[in-house]
Amino acid sequence: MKFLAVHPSPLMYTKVFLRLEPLGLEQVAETARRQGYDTRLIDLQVESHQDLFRLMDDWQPDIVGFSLNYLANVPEVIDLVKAVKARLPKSFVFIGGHSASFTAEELLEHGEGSLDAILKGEGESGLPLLLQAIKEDRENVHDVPGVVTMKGEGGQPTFIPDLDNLAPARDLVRHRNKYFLGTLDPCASIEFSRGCPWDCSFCSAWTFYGRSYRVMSPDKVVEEMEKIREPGIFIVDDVAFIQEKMGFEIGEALARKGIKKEYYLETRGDVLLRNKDVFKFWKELGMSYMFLGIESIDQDGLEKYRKRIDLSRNFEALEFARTLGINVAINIIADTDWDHERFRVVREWCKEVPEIVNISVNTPYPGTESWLTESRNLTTRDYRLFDIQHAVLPTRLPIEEFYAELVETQRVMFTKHMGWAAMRDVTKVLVGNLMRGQTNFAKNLFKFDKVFNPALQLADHQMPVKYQMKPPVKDAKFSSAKALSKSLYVHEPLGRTSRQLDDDTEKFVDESRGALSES
Ligand code: B12
Ligand SMILES: C[S@@+](CC[C@H](N)C(=O)[O-])C[C@H]1O[C@@H](n2cnc3c(N)ncnc32)[C@H](O)[C@@H]1O
Ligand code: SF4
Repeated sequence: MKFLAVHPSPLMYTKVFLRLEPLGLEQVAETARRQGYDTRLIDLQVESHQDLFRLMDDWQPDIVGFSLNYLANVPEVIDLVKAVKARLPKSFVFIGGHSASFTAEELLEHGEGSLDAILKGEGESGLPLLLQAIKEDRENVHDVPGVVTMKGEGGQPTFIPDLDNLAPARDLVRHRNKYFLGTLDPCASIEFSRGCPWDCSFCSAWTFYGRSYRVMSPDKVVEEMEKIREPGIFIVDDVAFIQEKMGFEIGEALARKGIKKEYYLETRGDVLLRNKDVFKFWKELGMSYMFLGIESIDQDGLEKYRKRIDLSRNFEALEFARTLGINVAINIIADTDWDHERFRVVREWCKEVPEIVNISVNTPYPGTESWLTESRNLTTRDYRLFDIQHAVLPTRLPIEEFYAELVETQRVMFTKHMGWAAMRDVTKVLVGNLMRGQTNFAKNLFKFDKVFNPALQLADHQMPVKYQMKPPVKDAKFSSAKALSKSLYVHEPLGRTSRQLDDDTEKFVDESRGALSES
């Protein structure tokens, strides 16, 4: 039997700053291959819809699985599902991934009979059972845990027992040299851990995995890293090195093998401050970029997003990050309530700090707590605008002024880093990349104005809407925090035992959450 795995097209941000391999889909593809399926993968970030249709016609897969991590990709994926089913009516067409797991029923409705199933949760655990059910009893695939069809659903998805048994099918991706992250060109991705034990109200990373946290062994990381040819590595973990010991063990294992790469990772300010030595060690190993979700430059904002960190600690983390001598990127969330003055203050602050500053727009989406608690009404239910670059809540400023301010702030940041002074620093890297035939970073440097443009952002709101999102259900029972968070989880929260953290680290997380954990 033939299994085709499909990743949708890139979104705005990916068109300029980075484009990365579809790691989750590669893991799913490898799971199918291990089950004996003839497996292929197509990534529409770097290939076209025509390429997909050609592959459908020439190769005629029996099963087609789409990856749907990003809500903004919903309309594209639904249209592709319909096109695939029309071409190959006997094929089994299904969707998995982060956003699909939070919106399963409405996706099936949009699919209008073309979509056979949604597989919720992590794909490696549910897929083998789903594949077996497709083969043996296609009418009753909805009995499989994590599967939802028009006929019913098989209950909560299960966890994969051991991350060390996983492997991404990196070889199935046909254009590996197209993946890059800034100057890390080309760049591969790797996972050291899965899940997040915090619970920020705007984020769905924790609700997807039931607040669990699992890690890979250092040996497994070394094994994976030895297979990667790219010099640049993006570590996809939500919060890198929550536990210092793990960071040291992995780092030491890589050092023993003489593996030298350039790394990008993301972490929290309080984790950085708690585990300074491990980040210093990783700087020696080759960490050259770090992302910190600062979120707000005032205390009110941090509380609103329930980031569970003080403003002063965040600033202290920035001070420390600066001493590491690496590139630090941070993100600030712009609320739609911001006025001209607020944008001006943030712009001034951004100009003063040496960090690369990204600005996102506060966006409640399915799977986040803010989806259920945000009191303002959504101004749109067009999935495509839920990409944290558009305003989906009422803006205090007229919306065209809001976008003008937003893009101006982003431009100030971009110019600061890509201005001529900064260009001098990157020129060496650029020349090196070009000599190796890697042009992704160079080509994308000049795309900013084409992609980030207030008139285009505004015009996006006028696009005809084919698929409407289901509105949030605001039930009185969600006034209890416990009921609220329970209603959000994709994977069942299994409490303390589901987190591979030592007691001190679990305590550190709990203290930062201001309460003893109930889940
Ligand atoms: C790495 C990452 C990225 C990478 C993506 C690289 C890539 N090409 O995939 C980069 C940095 C580019 C990125 C960008 C963005 N990201 Co991002 N990202 C993540 C992050 C931290 C980890 C994802 C990951 O790789 N995990 C590891 C792999 C192994 O897991 P996975 O991909 O989830 O796949 C598993 C399951 O989802 C499932 N699965 C996935 N596909 C399929 C397919 C089938 C058939 C099946 C059965 C199962 C299945 O099985 C997989 C294996 O277990 C998540 C947070 C999270 N923890 O999920 C946010 C997250 C997915 N990102 C988010 C956002 C908002 C964005 C941006 C829109 C932000 C922006 N500034 O514009 C952009 C848009 C990117 C785009 N499409 O163009 C949100 C998604 C919000 C939403 N609901 O739409 C998340 C959830 C973070 C958050 N704040 O909550 N991101
Ligand atoms: C993957 S997230 C988290 C990074 C890291 N785990 C942390 O805690 O610092 C990357 C960033 O995207 C932004 N973001 C995520 N969800 C968002 C949302 N719903 N609305 C606006 N911005 C969001 C936040 O600034 C967040 O820090
Ligand atoms: S710490 Fe980061 S990954 Fe975890 S819930 Fe908060 S924003 Fe999401």
